[in-house]
Amino acid sequence: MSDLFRELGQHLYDGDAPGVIELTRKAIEQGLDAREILNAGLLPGMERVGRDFKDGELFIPEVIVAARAMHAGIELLKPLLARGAGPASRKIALGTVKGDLHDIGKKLVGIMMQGAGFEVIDLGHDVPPERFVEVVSTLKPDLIGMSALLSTTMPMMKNTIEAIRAAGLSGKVKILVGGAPITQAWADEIGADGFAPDAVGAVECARRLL
Ligand code: B1M
Repeated sequence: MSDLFRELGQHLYDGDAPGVIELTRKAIEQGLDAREILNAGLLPGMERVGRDFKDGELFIPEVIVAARAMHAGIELLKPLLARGAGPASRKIALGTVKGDLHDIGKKLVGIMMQGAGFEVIDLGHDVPPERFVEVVSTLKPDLIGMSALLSTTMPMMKNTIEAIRAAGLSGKVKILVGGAPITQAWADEIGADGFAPDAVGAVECARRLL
């Protein structure tokens, strides 16, 4: 079984989307748990991409094709990860902050939220503070979820919270933040209501906040 996951991680690392699709399908057909396929197959492959990119062994084009392969695998797992949701009673608007194009983690958070019965409004990536403000005032979500993967875009979370406050909307919505460089200390510093280190934690945190 671990051979299958290792192979899946290798296809992801190689940016081989057809290979990722084939092996993800195979793992699903074998009855393996979707979270295990994600955590033991796809994510370790992506972590390796991140390490080798940092060490200068991989370059942006390779990271882009690996990210595409990751998306292909996630698409297949999505119905399984989101299964069991009853009618949505709470709404979360999710976005990666302005200046930041990383959207894989945010997508996973959205899938897990759907699986937990939340209605998810996916605002995409590179979302400016004014768009978050507009969404809070027009679509009235219970929660805003912000993702940031770059140390340079972390401050945009603070800007967004300040914009929501300046618009007089801070009491109307809870704010949850996450992403690889984000910590509880950062969430406290910028006045977010909650922080989660991963997608499962994001669901737990959202439930706690509401
Ligand atoms: Co970029 N990148 N990248 N990248 N990239 C990182 C983040 C980096 C750590 C790589 C490295 O150096 N090792 C580094 C950031 C360093 C830093 O600032 N601390 C980096 C850099 C530097 C860059 C560029 C600046 C490179 C360049 O141009 N020179 C550039 C910036 C572009 C921009 O955004 N403006 C860039 C570009 C890219 C690609 C576009 C090529 C691609 C993104 C494609 C895409 O997302 N569609 C990419 C990728 C793929 C990565 C790595 C390799 C993988 C990220 C990923 O998807 N991980 C990444 C290295 C790494 O993280 N190890 C890296 C898998 C994903 C499931 O995890 O997103 O952490 P993650 O999400 C987790 C948790 O963080 C959490 O839950 C998720 C699931 O468990 N979480 C939340 C996330 N959001 C949450 C929200 C929540 C709660 C939890 O509540 C709302």
